[in-house]
Amino acid sequence: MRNPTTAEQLIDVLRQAGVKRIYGVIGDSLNPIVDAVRRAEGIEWILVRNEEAGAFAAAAEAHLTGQLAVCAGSCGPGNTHLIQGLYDAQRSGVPVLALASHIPSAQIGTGFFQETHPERLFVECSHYCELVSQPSQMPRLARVAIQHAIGRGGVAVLVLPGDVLHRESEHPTGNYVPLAEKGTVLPPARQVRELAELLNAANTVTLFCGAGVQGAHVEVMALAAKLHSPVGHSLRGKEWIQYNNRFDVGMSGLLGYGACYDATHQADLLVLLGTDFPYDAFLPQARTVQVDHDATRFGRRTPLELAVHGDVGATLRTVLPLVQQKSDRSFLERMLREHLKALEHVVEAYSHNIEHHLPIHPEYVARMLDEVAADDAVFTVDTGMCNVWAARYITPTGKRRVIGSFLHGSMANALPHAIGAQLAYPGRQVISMSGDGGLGMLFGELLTVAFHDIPVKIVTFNNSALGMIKLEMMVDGFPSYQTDFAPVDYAAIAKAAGIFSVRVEQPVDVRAALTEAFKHRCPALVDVVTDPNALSMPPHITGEQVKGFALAASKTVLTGGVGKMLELARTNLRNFPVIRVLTQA
Ligand SMILES: Cc1ncc(C[n+]2csc(CCOP(=O)(O)OP(=O)(O)O)c2C)c(N)n1
Ligand SMILES: [Mg+2]
Repeated sequence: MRNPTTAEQLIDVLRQAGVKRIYGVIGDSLNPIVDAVRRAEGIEWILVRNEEAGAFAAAAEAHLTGQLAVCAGSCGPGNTHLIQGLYDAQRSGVPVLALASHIPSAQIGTGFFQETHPERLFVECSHYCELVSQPSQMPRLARVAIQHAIGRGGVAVLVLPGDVLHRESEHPTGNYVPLAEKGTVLPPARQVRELAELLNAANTVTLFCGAGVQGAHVEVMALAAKLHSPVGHSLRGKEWIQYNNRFDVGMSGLLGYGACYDATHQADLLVLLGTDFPYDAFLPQARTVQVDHDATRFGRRTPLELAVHGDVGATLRTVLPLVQQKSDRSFLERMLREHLKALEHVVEAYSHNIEHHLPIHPEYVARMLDEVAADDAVFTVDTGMCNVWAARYITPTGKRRVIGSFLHGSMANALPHAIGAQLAYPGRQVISMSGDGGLGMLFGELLTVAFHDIPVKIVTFNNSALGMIKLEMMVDGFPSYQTDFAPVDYAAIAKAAGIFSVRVEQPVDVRAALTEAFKHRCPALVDVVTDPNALSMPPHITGEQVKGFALAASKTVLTGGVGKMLELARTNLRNFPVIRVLTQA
């Protein structure tokens, strides 16, 4: 009996690692892999229209499940298409393995048809990128690559010449299952002691939370209760910390709102919890402590008084017994008041006649979407104004997920992200908040959705414009140029692709259309014609560019609404006397 081929061996290792699907477009050098998938149990090939979408889909799957996801591209152009989605996965730190097939090994270096150098091409968007030049490197390299994707959190690439994939393997496959679950990072005792001392000595403390607070809601709340500290968050931290949070002061950053900026600047001590928030202009650059499980991140956004190397949950569990209960709540109370005031001001500016505004106000759509969507829905959010609407209107529940290309910032991520999300969670409501520019960029994936009958719900914010760039141009003082599209009926296009669709042009129809679309157990697209001029900009911008953009962006957004956050802020203040009693007890 012959040994399995290198391709078969690779697929066996992937199955051992729990991989259920490979996203990609087939082609020449990949054929041995595709054929091995065809014959294997428990793993399938998800044919997409563009490898970029395959990589985005894998990124979303890995992001949501925390497990390894896989995409593939054939040699040359099939590889280069992968890059966007791989950058996205790498920046988001989610484990994705890319199978980059390669030209025949004997032709490498000859300028052969479709020749590229994948092992150079993917270096910047991966932790690991190696050429498999002979079968004897397998199955070891497959496991090494997987372990890099999981261990470092990001992308690993195996470069696989077609002829090597065809050849018979030389080593037994074995049945070792790659390690998928990582251990907890416990902080050194000295750092914990110093953290407690700093917290106890500070009069006022603000906690600023990033994506690293995932799974640490209880601990963060317990610390905030002891310190009477406001709790703010970054965009990526929002889904993990804003729900059931009586210390909430909103979000910082270009899309921020509420009192987060002031709370982080006015506290004696700022504690960064699991955040690599990139906008240093929004950080006070004053007394700061940073807690992170990744030691490479310390001090890269602001000078630190103390770095604590540990998972947020584990660190807080260790430090909590050493933290004294503070008695003065005035800072928290002042910040909660300020937060409420900021939100109320916004709502007054926004709420006028919104149900009748034509073209439909995108914020109204987002508000309806928030109301109609399931408690545990997964939202995938296009880069562009959808980021703003999601940040401000999609209310976290602790069960919902909101993912996007929040670090790489690529357009067109939402639909392919939704494909990966839905395949990973077939029973869950998955909603793609798509810009018309984003949808147009990877249009072909509507066909993928229809072909595989993937029941994602696509909501297009169809403003016939690259709205976010319109905003940027205004901020920069440029007249709007090349930002507008001719109107397109995306509902008609979706229908032609075989997808249930509704076109909405009147605000009164928004809720019914979303409800109807979400009811179906099939793919659906709701094309909402929205106002490209939803952004009312201040007439002139002062100050340096970054600050100017921040100011304008936040003013822009601040003339919009804040959805249910106002209710939350009111409840938190209303409850303040109750909290006082509870914490005294
Ligand atoms: C691949 C890519 N190209 C260009 C950009 C720059 N960019 C950021 S948002 C945006 C406009 C997005 O337009 P649309 O999807 O219609 O969303 P809108 O802002 O109008 O809601 C552009 C061009 C980008 N981020 N990614
Ligand atoms: Mg648009």
